[in-house]
Amino acid sequence: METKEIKRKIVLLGDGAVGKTSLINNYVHNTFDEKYLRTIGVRISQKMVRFRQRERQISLNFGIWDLYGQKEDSAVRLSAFAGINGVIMVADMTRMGTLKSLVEYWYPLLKGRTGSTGEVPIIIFGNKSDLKDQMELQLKDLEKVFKPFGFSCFLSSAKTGLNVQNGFTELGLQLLVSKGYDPRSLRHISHFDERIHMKDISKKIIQDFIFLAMVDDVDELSPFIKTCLKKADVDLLNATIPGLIKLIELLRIEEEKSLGKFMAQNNADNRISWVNAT
Ligand SMILES: Nc1nc2c(ncn2[C@@H]2O[C@H](COP(=O)(O)OP(=O)(O)OP(=O)(O)O)[C@@H](O)[C@H]2O)c(=O)[nH]1
Ligand SMILES: [Mg+2]
Repeated sequence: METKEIKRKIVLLGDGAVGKTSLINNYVHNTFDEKYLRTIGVRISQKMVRFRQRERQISLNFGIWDLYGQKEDSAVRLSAFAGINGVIMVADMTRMGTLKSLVEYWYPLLKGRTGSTGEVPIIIFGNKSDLKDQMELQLKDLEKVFKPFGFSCFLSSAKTGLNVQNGFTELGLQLLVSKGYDPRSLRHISHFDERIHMKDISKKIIQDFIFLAMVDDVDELSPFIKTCLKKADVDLLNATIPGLIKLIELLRIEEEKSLGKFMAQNNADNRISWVNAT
């Protein structure tokens, strides 16, 4: 089947501790942590969402930017806003003020920054909806504010997973529609087998590296990648764990030059977790 791959950058916005990182962790890694670890700077994750359009598959490669929710402005945030294609705004249903913040702070900030690139699709998560007896907000409160703008609202829970996939998928659909696709012709492939086999991991690591390098011409990277594969003694079809660990380290050293120590290490940790999951 013919496959078309489309890359889109999305960003999650909202006050501190509303659950942005937790929603991403649920969506990308299927995990939840009760501990609150404030996000420092920015963290980028990736997830592939698949749609079928008649005889072809459309793979939407989400680059998901997780920002910290502190309101003081920063250079990190400026770079994160460049070239975004879609946004998820998150409120915490147990804290009324977090909705007010979306309206008064995050949305105007976004509008100011994306003005030149036009409108981007936005969806709203009303998160922590599992904490029923602590809710200060209802779905209708979100809808009252955001329906007039045409934004879809979801009650979500990063803890139980409620609507997390639905919300991201809806944004994916809207991103495709904004690229001119007819929504009636698209079907989300929800039961795609995401389990990774050993031979796919080396490919996944390399795709991740290429994706985060954000280069227009992938050929530019291929001599470098070939050298790394050789140095790490990784055969794409038959990789060994020590080989993959070596490969991840070589890519980390390279990424450190452009992305900095913190993010390069974060990417390496991510890739090692894929190897460990086999
Ligand atoms: N019960 C419940 N707790 C949640 C949910 N989502 C997040 N939490 C908890 O809320 C706290 C904050 O979550 P984070 O995901 O770190 O919040 P954040 O928006 O990324 O915060 P910053 O990085 O500081 O901007 C953590 O203790 C999470 O365990 C949820 O849906 N339900
Ligand atoms: Mg966070």
